[in-house]
Amino acid sequence: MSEPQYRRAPRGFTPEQWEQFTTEGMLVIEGALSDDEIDRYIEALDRCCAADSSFDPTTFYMTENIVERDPIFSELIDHPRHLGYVYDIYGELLKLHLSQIFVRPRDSVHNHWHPDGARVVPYAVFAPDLSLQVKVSYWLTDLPRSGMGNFVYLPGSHRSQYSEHYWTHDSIPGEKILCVPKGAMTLVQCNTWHRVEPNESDVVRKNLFLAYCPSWICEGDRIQSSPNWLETLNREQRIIMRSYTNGYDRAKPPVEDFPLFLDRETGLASDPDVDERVPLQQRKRRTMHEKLMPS
Ligand SMILES: O=C(O)CCC(=O)C(=O)O
Repeated sequence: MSEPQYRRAPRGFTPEQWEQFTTEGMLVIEGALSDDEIDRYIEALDRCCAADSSFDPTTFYMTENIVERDPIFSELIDHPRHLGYVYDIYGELLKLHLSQIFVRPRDSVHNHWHPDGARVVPYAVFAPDLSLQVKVSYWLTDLPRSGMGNFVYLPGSHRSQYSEHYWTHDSIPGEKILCVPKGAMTLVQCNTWHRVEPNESDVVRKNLFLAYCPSWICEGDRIQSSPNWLETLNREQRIIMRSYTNGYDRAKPPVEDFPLFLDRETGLASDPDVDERVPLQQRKRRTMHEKLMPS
């Protein structure tokens, strides 16, 4: 049997992007998708909607685990356009938490202020600096102004577990209403408080969400993936789905799942100061965040 060809980690945060992401809880990258890529994703999104008998074009629609529904979305599991960013945060234990299609036509249904993830004892209780969930969004329709079902967030609010505006649609000082051209990509630190604007326009907002987390956080949109579908994926995609049958594998994945990626700079499967006595699957690997911290 031939040895797997390991890939280097894709490009991730620049220092300026990391500064913005950790300060604001949000990173906006316009022009991430070409027009052809936007068309391709919209076609796949429309295909998924048409295949669902519960889809009603006049009201809000959301469906999950889209990576398993269409090969175009399977490609997104490890797409180098965004994967390096989340690999910078979760490193070798990276996992896809959920993948979603959102369709927001003119409608009264829109979300109130909330952070993502656990609520009663939020992730931030244990991880106040780094979010245990990061959501990548691809915006497939132009959102040039407010009132279009826009995502709204409060920059810097990822540091607070309380808000007097929780569960309301209040417009609050300092909030940012995301107005982006189609093809933009955003990364949200999921402790960031956010809400959704009503859509008072005739433009149907269409977007994709892919959330990532460490492998030991529960899946958001599945319990297990179909084994037949997993067979269709490449090695890294299959690992990132983390469809383990033994629960503790989520914390201690099997040796064949290492390295997920080789180090971006050195091309090595271990950190430079590796202790060779420790088996690969038990060997500490630093994340980008740890490498940045003063020792
Ligand atoms: O539709 C949106 O822009 C945001 C959705 C949202 O609030 C969520 O997924 O937690």
